[in-house]
This record gives sequence, structure tokens and C-alpha cells, in this order.
Amino acid sequence: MGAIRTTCAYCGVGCGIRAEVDGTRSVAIAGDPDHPANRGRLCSKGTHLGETVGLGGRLLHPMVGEARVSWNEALGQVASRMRACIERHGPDSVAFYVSGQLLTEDYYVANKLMKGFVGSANIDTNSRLCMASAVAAHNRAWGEDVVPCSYDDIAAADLILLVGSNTAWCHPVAWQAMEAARERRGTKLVVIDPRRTETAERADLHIPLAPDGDTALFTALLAEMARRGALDDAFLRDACSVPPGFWDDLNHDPAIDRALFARLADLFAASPRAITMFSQGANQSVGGTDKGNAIINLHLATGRINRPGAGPFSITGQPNAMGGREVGGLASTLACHLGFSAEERASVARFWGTDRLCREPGRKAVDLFRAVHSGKVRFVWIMATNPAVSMPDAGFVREALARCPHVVVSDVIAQTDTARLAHVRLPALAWGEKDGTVTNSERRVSRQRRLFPAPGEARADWRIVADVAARMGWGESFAWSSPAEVFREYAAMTRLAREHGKHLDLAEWAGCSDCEYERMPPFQWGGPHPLARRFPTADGKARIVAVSPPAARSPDPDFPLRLNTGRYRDQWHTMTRTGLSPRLAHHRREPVVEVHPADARRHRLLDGGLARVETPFGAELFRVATSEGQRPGEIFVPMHWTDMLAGGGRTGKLAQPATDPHSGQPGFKNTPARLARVEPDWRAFLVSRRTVTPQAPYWVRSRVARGWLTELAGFGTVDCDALLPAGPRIEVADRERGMRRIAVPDEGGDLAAVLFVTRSGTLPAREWIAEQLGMPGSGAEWLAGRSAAPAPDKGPLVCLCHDVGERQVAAAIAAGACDTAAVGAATKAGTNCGSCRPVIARMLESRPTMEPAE
Ligand SMILES: Nc1nc2c(c(=O)[nH]1)N[C@H]1C(S)=C(S)[C@@H](COP(=O)(O)OP(=O)(O)OC[C@H]3O[C@@H](n4cnc5c(=O)[nH]c(N)nc54)[C@H](O)[C@@H]3O)O[C@H]1N2
Ligand SMILES: Nc1nc2c(c(=O)[nH]1)N[C@H]1C(S)=C(S)[C@@H](COP(=O)(O)OP(=O)(O)OC[C@H]3O[C@@H](n4cnc5c(=O)[nH]c(N)nc54)[C@H](O)[C@@H]3O)O[C@H]1N2
Ligand code: SF4
Ligand SMILES: [Mo]
Repeated sequence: MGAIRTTCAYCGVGCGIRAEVDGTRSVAIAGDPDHPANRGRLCSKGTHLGETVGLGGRLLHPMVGEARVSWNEALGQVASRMRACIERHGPDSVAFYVSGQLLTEDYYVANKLMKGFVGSANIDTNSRLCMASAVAAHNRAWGEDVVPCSYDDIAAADLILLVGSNTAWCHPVAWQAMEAARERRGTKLVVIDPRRTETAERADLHIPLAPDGDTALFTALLAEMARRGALDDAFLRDACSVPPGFWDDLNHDPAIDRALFARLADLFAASPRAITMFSQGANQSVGGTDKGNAIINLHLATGRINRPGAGPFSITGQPNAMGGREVGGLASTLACHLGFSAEERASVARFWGTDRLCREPGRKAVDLFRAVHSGKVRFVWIMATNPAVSMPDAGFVREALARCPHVVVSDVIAQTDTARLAHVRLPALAWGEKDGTVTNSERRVSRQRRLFPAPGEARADWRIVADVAARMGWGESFAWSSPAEVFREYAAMTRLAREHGKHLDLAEWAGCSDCEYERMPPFQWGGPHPLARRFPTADGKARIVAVSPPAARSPDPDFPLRLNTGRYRDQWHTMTRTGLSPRLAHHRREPVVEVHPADARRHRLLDGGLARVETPFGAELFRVATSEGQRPGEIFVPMHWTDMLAGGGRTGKLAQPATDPHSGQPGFKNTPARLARVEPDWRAFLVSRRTVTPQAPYWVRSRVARGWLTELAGFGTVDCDALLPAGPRIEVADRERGMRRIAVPDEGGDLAAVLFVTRSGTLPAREWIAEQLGMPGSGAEWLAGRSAAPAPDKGPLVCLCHDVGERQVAAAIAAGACDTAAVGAATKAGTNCGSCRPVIARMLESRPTMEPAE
């Protein structure tokens, strides 16, 4: 069938993909060399998308409770539940909670139904947890949520500041563009992050600031530029408005090491071509909006904006966070970047032909779930997001959903922590099945295209919403028959944005034919620097905004540590898709709490042992890793693990629900916490073909080829029978050390499961035995956990694409490879997606301590 051009399912870089399909449910993935966002590059997650398109675990039929029902029945139920709530409790008793993983068409339709016809603005999105502070900062600075930069600015910059961004892991292809710029023009890279991440390790300068120190740092940097005479006075006078007294009140204390500050100031002063890319370390804070404006202030006042290689560049997380913002998916805006003024409301009501348009902003996510909890919201429809995991204080959110009389979930997966709490589950089309558009971090609109036919009874999200609208009696306004028709309506509606002085403008697509929509090439609205024409404010000037750091919290003696949360390189959010890939599981199999060695000593924690992380909101067990990359007093955990994959490590239950006053975005990165050592009586791992959900205080399941690897730990005795399939067993035991090893072959003699338990000893490496699953072999080898005739041990996998292990990389380095390119030439490691290049670079730096393979 040939190659189909589409866009990656994951991050906001928005890489173009060439997908080769053959009529089955498999796909060969390659980067699209013609897509401007990536020019053929892909990271590990994009490269391994093919491993995640199977139908295992999919929701394929509408369900009411555990009963499969027809679409007619399911849609009828959703509509009647919603109608009953509106009639009895008013439109504000209804809410939608949607996602930056919807396509623009889906998002537009959901927003139109809620704001235009239900008549409430109670539609919010997981972008509230993600980009809301950047949105608020843009609105304060220039009156519209416009990102003023483009990816070409990375190549044109002499200095890149990364603020709260682990780019090498979270936006890897943007990172590769930075690597290229550094090589080509010697671009300097500064990473501002309390942790020494893999991104920070590769920087020219890493500033390990205290949590939430960004506003003080950027304000001090602005004051320092003023002191050095490095402001752009003409630009300030002609293009910016400055609040009275602004310069007198500037705080000059950067709150970091003086020498580091001086180097930062020297670099910034010397680099007119400077971009500041900011992400969740900036946004996810109770002072996130001020952080954004502190960054923007510096760029405005020094004229480092609207020119090649210059500007404040908010990088978006999800594939369509930007599209969602454009169509008005946030409770705080109307569609097409419009606000709630009488004129803007009138335009929207006229365009949609409705007299039911909402009157005022709706509830923002944290507040929305509070209203669900208190019973003010009685109907909630959740689409393409997993709030039972990803909201802060997720335990409270679960309680809210459990109490709510009407919970509808549209998802592609049958069982998620959120779907478990739904009354009605609606099967949506997944990536590779759905058709529509997404907008990436640089405002570039690209097509996602269908590769496979719809499985089961799954339907497009936009169609599901439109069908419910029709059953509510609003069918005429929701009568599209294809995503192209929805897109044309949205594109036409962006004319309203222009009429109200905004930059958002897709109107040239309003009359596109179906065929033009089908062939749509990636295009960028607003051009490379949309604010260069004019700032979209009434007077055409940008606003410098007075900002202040969040008030210092008095230390809580019960919770003396700071809990920071974030992402792993090869997992995506709540792991519903990346968790299916055996290759992506290699990078990190368990949720780890990273602790500075001094804190580990104080709490008597062992590297590789277990610890309980506790906050005022919950407690969870994690594997411990000591790390010099943490600041003392601060710990880091990943956000990814859920009830579906673990009993432990579920971070959402720990995070605080405190929010930024302007954006309503929660401060996920700075929750008071404490640590305690946990010493289990026994530790074990199970490799099995079937999924097992153990009754153990700590367990984590990850994918291996042909099955699962489950790590376990607990107290008292181990119930081996509950973990293993029935059938004959091969077993060894050493009572003294509390060791037991049991292998269970299936009827054909292939390995069906092995369980290794120890009380005081060690457990063998997992990779060899995991590979034996579903294969013939010898019982003695299975119980030894290794081959009798060992093949040279590759060591832990470094390069997922070419299957290269740590020992092979070490051997190449020992044989004289002196940089990542030479290691690549010798082993192929790092030569495909490049996500492992930072690991290889670190191995090169720590060369003398490595042992080569024999
Ligand atoms: N592999 C992978 N990639 C992803 C995703 C994923 O789940 N997995 N998700 C996507 C999405 S939706 C998003 S939003 C992005 C997020 O991308 P990032 O923002 O890069 O990711 P995070 O790990 O959440 O946080 C980034 C860094 O902020 C730092 N930080 C914490 N507190 C502060 C602070 O006060 N100041 C500063 N300056 N830094 C601080 C943390 O230590 C962390 O290293 O990633 C996208 N890409
Ligand atoms: N502690 C902590 N929590 C965080 C963060 C953090 O840094 N720390 N980051 C926050 C951020 S930035 C984000 S963006 C959120 C992300 O958090 P979520 O949005 O909750 O995470 P996902 O796992 O991406 O959830 C997407 C859901 O939609 C389903 N899905 C996928 N495609 C489709 C589709 O086409 N249609 C439908 N209907 N469903 C689909 C998936 O199966 C999955 O259940 O997490 C936030 N939570
Ligand atoms: S950087 Fe990786 S995850 Fe993000 S869009 Fe590109 S391939 Fe996908
Ligand atoms: Mo995000």
C-alpha cells in the first residue's frame, strides 16, 4: 500500500512520519525527511510506535458498567443523563474534561457542544496541568496565546536557555536540533533545573537553582542587563508598555551562586540571538505564570524577540496541546483565542447560531474535580486523558469520580484507572485509526492520517460527541460527515479571531476541498515570527509585567523534603501505549525515587532498596536510586505508573493540588514530602506469559517479549501458588537463605513462567531469563537464570534500535572510540533515533572506570 505521511502520536515537537502499511495491523515507521519539524529524525518513542498498535487491551465496544451495549443505547444513555442534569441542576452541573491528545476536529466539536449548546464553559483540559501558565503569560504579555518562535530559531541561536525542560528526554528531536546547532555554530546551552538531568549534563552551563527560583533568577538577570546598559531602549519605548515604577522595584538577588550568575549574565549579554525554551519546570508551579512573564520580560526588554534565533519559546507537551488551545479547549477562553467580552461572545454566538452560549469562564481542572466531589458537577465526560492518575491529589479525584452519579469516559483502552470509575465507556479510534489535524509547538498544523481500518466498533471522538449532540436535539449544528467538514468550519471561524485583532488565522483553509484536506502539507500559521508584525494588544504594544516569586513556604517539620515529579525518556504519561512496548521498557522498568546520597544516608536508604515517599496527600513505595544529580533535601519521582501496572510508585496520589493564581495550573514539581526506609522480608521477580496482579505491598509489571516481568517485595510469606500458572513445576530451594526458584513449562514444554524469590540473597539478572519465555529450554538453565554456555554478555541495553548493550559500547570505547560518532561507527549504537546518545556521551566521560566486555 506504500507509505502514508502522518504525525507522531506523542510529543509537541510534532514529527512527521512515513508509515509503511501492508493491509495488516502492522506498520513500519520512519521519519519523514520532508516534514519541517523533524526532517526525517525520530526519537525512541516515535521509532517504536509500531510496537504499540496491537489490539490487546483495547476498548472495542460501548460499555455500560460491565455490559456491552449498542452504540444507540450508549449514546442514548449519555444524552439522557446529560439532559436530566441540565434540566434539574442547570448547565453548570455538567462538565467535560478533555485532552491535548484529541485531534483539533475532536476538540472543536467538544468545545462547541459544551460552550455553545450545553451553555456552560465547564470544559477544561489536561493542558491545564501542562501549558496553562504559558498561556496565561502569553495573554498577559501580548493579549493572545501566541508562541513567538519557530524551530528554525534553534538553528539560528547563539545561546539557548532551557528552563525546567529535560529536552533530551521529553522533546528529543528538538534536542537533536540543538546538538546540531552546537556543532555547526557553537551555540551555547544553559540548563536551568534543580536536577542534573541528562540534558543538564550535556550543557555548557547547568544552574541547579532551588525549586521555584526562576522568577528571582530571571528578574535579577533583567536587572543585571539594565545595569550593564544591555537593554534595547528603542524597542522598549516603541513596542512595549512598562508599568510605572517597574525598574525601581526590580529584585536584584538571583538566589544562585554568584559565579554561575555572572557566567549566565555574560553569555546572555554577549548573545543577541538567544532563545529561552521553557517547559514544566516553569509552568507546573504555583508561580508558573510569573515565571513565564519573567522570561518574556527579559526578552522584550533586551529586544531578543521577533528576530531569527531570538525569543521566549514555550515548548508544548502533547501532540495537539496547541490545537486545543486554538479551538478554545480551556475553560478560560472561547473558541479561536476569543475571550468573554460582550463583543467576542456575540461573534461566537452568531457564528454558531446559538442563543445558549456560555456567559463566563468555567471551572479549571483542579476546581472542576472539587466541584465533582462536592456534587455541584453531577455529570462529567472525560475524553483522552486519565485524571485518576495524572491529576494532583489523585486519591481525591478518584473519590470525586466514585461519588459522581454520571461518569462517561471515551478512551481507546478498556481498563485504565479512570475507566474503572466510569458508568459509560465509549470506544474511540486510536492513533493510526483516526484522521484529522494537530498543531505542534511552532504553530505548525499537520495531518494525522488513518493507517488501519477502525477496529471493533470504535468511532472517532468528534463523531461520538456530534452523535450525542444530535440526541440532545442540536443535530443541525453538528451535522458533519467527515473531519474535513469539521476542519473547514473551524478554519472559517478563525476569521473571528482576525476581526477581533488576533493573529490566529486559518481562514485560507475554510474553502478547502476534501481532496485538499486529504493532501494537506504541514503549514505554519502566523509565519516564523507572528508578533513581528504587531503585538495583538489594543495599542499594539507588548506589556512588561511586574512579577514576584511565590511566597517562601515556612518549612514543615513533618514534611521537610521537596518532591519533584516528571518524566522518563521512554514512557509516555500513564503508559497506556508506551507500556505495551518491550523495547521501551528497557530504559526504566520501575518507578524510582532519586535521592541525594546525604539524604539516603540520613534515612538509612540503600541504593536499589525500597522507600516510602509520603506527602500530606498520600504515601507510595518506590525503588531507591541515590543520585548526585539531586540537590540535598529534594527528591524526584516519575509520573507514569498506575494501578494497572503497579502496586507502588503511583505519583499522582502524592502531588499537591495547590495552583497558580493566574493560570490555575497545579504545582506538580514542589510538594512537601518525607521519606522512610522500608525493608521487605522477601524480594522476588516473576516472568510470565499471562498478566498477574499480585497481592504484595510492592509490585511493578513491565513488558518483555512474549510476556511480562513483575518485580515484587513483601512481608511474611510469599504465596507462590497465587503467582504461578497451574501445572507441573521444576523447583529448587535453599531454606537457609530463603531462596526459591520455580519454573513452569507449558504443555508443549516451553517456558510459561518462572518465579525467583529470596529473603537475604541476590536475584539474577532479568534479561536472559525474560528472553526464554515461550521458548523451549532446559529446566536447569531456567533455574540458574542463565545459559549454561553463556553468550558474551551485552550488558543492559543502551541502543534500543540496534540492540547494543553497555558492555559493547564500553568495548568500543576501550578500543579507542573517542566520541559518540566513533562509538556509532564501531557498534551502530546511537545511529538511528539518537535517544541514547546522551548515555553514550556519559560513558565516554567516565571512560576509565568502565570494564570492557571480554
Ligand atoms: N518521554 C516523554 N516525553 C514527553 C512526555 C512523556 O510523558 N514522556 N510528555 C510530554 C508532555 S505532555 C510534556 S508537558 C512534556 C514535559 O517535558 P519537560 O517539562 O521537559 O518534563 P518534566 O520531566 O515534567 O520536567 C522538566 C524538568 O523540570 C524540572 N524542574 C522542577 N522544578 C523546577 C523549578 O522550579 N525550576 C526549573 N527551572 N526546573 C524545575 C524538573 O527537575 C525536570 O527535570 O514532555 C512531553 N514529552
Ligand atoms: N505528578 C505529575 N503529574 C502530572 C504531570 C507531572 O509532571 N507530574 N504532568 C501533567 C501533564 S503536563 C500532562 S499533559 C498530563 C497527562 O496525563 P494524561 O492525559 O492523563 O495521560 P495519558 O496517559 O496521555 O492519558 C491519555 C488517555 O487517553 C487515551 N487515549 C489515547 N488516544 C486517544 C484518543 O484518540 N481518543 C481517546 N478518547 N482516548 C485516547 C489513553 O489510552 C489514555 O487513557 O499529566 C499531568 N500530570
Ligand atoms: S520527538 Fe519523539 S515523541 Fe516527540 S514527536 Fe518526535 S518522534 Fe514523536
Ligand atoms: Mo503535558
